[in-house]
Amino acid sequence: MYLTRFHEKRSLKRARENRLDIIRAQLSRREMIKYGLIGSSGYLAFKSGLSQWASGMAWGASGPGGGGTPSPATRSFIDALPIMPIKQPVTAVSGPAPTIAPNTSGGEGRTRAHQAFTTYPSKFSFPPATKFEVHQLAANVIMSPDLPPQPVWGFDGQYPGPTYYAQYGQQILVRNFDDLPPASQNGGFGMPSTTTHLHNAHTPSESDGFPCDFQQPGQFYDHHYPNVLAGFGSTHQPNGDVNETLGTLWYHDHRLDFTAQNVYKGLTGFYILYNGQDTGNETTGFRLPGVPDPSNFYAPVKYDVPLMLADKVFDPSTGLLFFDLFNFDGILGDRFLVNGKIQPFFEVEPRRYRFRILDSGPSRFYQLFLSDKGNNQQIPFWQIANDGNLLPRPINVTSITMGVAQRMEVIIDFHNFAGKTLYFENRLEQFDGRGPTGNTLPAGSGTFIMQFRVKSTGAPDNSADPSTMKFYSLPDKTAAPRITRTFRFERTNGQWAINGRLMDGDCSNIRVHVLQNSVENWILQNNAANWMHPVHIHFEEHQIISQSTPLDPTDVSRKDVHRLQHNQQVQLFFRFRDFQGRYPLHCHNVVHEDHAMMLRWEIGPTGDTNTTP
Ligand SMILES: [Cu+2]
Repeated sequence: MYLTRFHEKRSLKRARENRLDIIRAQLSRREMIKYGLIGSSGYLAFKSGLSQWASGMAWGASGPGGGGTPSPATRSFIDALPIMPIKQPVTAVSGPAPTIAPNTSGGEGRTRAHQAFTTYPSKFSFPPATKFEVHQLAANVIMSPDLPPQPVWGFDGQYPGPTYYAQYGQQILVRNFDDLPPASQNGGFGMPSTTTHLHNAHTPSESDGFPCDFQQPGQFYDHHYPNVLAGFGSTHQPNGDVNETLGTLWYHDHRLDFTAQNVYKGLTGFYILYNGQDTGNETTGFRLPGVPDPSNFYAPVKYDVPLMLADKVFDPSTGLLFFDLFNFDGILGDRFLVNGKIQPFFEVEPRRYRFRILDSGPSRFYQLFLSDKGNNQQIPFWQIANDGNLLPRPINVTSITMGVAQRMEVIIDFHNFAGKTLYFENRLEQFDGRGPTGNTLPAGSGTFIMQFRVKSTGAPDNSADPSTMKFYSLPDKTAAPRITRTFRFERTNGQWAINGRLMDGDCSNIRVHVLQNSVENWILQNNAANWMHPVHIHFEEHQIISQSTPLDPTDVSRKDVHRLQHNQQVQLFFRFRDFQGRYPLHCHNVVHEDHAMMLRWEIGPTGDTNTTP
């Protein structure tokens, strides 16, 4: 008995070392298939002792009932919630002055000209007046007092990266330097060639962070963010439709085949847009909770708090962040982080707060409840936004459900809880990266990911009563489509595919040509009973026309991610406007995305008629 267990242990150790060697070799899944390391089932081939831990359950307990090697023990509610610093503009960026054409000889990694720097196509002009400079850097950060410093890659060396504040009509340029170490010094995972995507922004293609538009260490990339309302070029000239206003965006790496590793390693942050109604000031406009520093727009707005959720796994022998390259279903961590700390606490005043909650993945879905761990285990609160877009009006809820990349905004009123302690509890049952089971766990048996310590006194609350708030109207979605296309999300020979095809290795395959200024309906289909996919389409938002399952009132909104559920079909309304060029459609379970559930589509002067691209 003892001997058998000893042998088991030794072979597991050998398997782990072999796997770490492969990770160090920087192989993508594409290359592992080529070298025969992955079999046709999509799982690690049985060779060289590699297969022992190939079930995808080897690292991290994967939720209630999940097996696997757990991360080292960590205590909860020891660290205070960090608030990310606000990114400060610069008068001039380092290096050569920004140019319309890529400044290749000056060190820029961009390959396509800015299409809207001066005039586009003839009368629209968005010259960037505000400039930022950010550096992607290797750094060590503390995620828990019970773990050693964690080597991460972060924007400005921070995880999460700094929060950008911007206003509609404020056209900005971000010079993004890749100052990451070479791949040989990646500490086990991460690809230092990077492309930064600003999620849900209405951004010209060349600044969108397309998966193959990556730069190399030592280069920079100028991203142009016009912060302009959709429709400016067609339906609502010249300034766009205020009903298309975005609020909570986030930025993250989008490198082809390596997004999961790079996002997991820390290349993420928030980007918040204000306008004349969503002002960040609770005495003006919609009067959402928020008190800005009157003398400095680039100071954190009090009571308006971004929360970045992430789940991660730590190597039990070293305590260091671990990425399992051989888990193809999706990675579930057994440690829950908010704003970069494991299960932090947050001291709040007995008043209303606005929280902008992001599921930054890599693969987990959440259903968050507000609980006092006592008699009140589903305290109601207000959901005000879906995918970062304000709903037509706040909706009273007892939980919010999120897939990777979704941003849900809520207002919580702590007024009646002075002196008490509350928690966010995730009660969604999920055993592996394929998706949640669909069951909600009983109150008290989920994971308490964050603690709120409500003080007994605080500043006055001048925000409006959410029950009286009214935001934007939903844009028309009844226009007849030029074409209706169907996209089937499926597993094919052990890989994740769309209509049976994988993302190609150089992004050259254009699967869809959309006619600029046309309406299309896109049907997303999932024929599987055990997988879910948070599907994200870049550049233009959608609205749900119909779906095969009951539509939640909080999904009656503009959206950029659809949680494609078991055996679900959904029909989405799109209007493709304003800029031209290439964009991706993909699953935002970043493991599925890298394992090729993505396609390139393109907006241009001619549209195709392919109904199943
Ligand atoms: Cu997926």
